[in-house]
Amino acid sequence: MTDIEKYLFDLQGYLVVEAVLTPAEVATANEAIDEHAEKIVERVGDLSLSSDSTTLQGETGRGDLGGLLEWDRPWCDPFRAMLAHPRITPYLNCILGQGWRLDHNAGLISMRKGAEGHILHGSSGPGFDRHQYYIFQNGQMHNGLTVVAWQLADVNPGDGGLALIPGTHKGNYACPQPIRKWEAHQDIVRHVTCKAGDVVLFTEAVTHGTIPWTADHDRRSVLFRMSPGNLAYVQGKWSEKMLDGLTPEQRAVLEPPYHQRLQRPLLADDGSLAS
Ligand SMILES: O=C(O)CCC(=O)C(=O)O
Repeated sequence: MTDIEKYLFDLQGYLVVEAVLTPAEVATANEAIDEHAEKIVERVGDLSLSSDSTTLQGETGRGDLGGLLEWDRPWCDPFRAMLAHPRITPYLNCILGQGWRLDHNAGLISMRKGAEGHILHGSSGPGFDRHQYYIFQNGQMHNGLTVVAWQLADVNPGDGGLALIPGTHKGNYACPQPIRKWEAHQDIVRHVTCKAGDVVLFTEAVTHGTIPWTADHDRRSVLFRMSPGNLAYVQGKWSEKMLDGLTPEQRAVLEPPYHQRLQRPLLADDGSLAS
């Protein structure tokens, strides 16, 4: 992670890493999703994410699809390759520290034209959330739950999708409800634009959410939530199917939380197992 990237992540709580996947890799991942598209669940009714916001409403809900790492081969392969990816590993080694782990199974967010937004949320202020936090101490950052969002479709200005309030991972006051609802001070909320193949990294401590999707093409963003090696947000137990056929590097990312001192497998910055 370069000094500029560290500066931007510390300042804003997020970073866009460009062109991590090739167009062919994006196409393969999209093909795997197309194969499972009938399992996408649109969050309508009680599952709606827009609360009573007047500006985040939509004609339908966000589409969710989980369990990508457990799919039959070859469909799981593009997502398994994202686990210990050599372009992203050095970022996570810096943001979370070596020994970082997959906290939640990977999930797709898909939004079609008219899909509603998601009320802004995040752990910043006023209390300390010991699972989702941003601390800077002893010359380095320390992060709790962190999102690695792999983009499988372009997100252009005005399309909708991920939005956040840069800097709020260091905020002290709770985000006021009208701002959370994207009804007031929209000028401080940044819509994160990116291209298919990019990866957006953000801390769950930054106030973030989703703007309704207006583009003709579908949004496709695959979210991996990672924690430092000592920490768990969800009570995770991976299925046999999920563990089957992983490389040692991928398997290292699926370790449960425990101290690095206890022979925890670590990844070097190139994504290989550190000796
Ligand atoms: O639309 C996004 O990428 C944000 C999703 C999100 O914040 C969530 O699912 O909790």
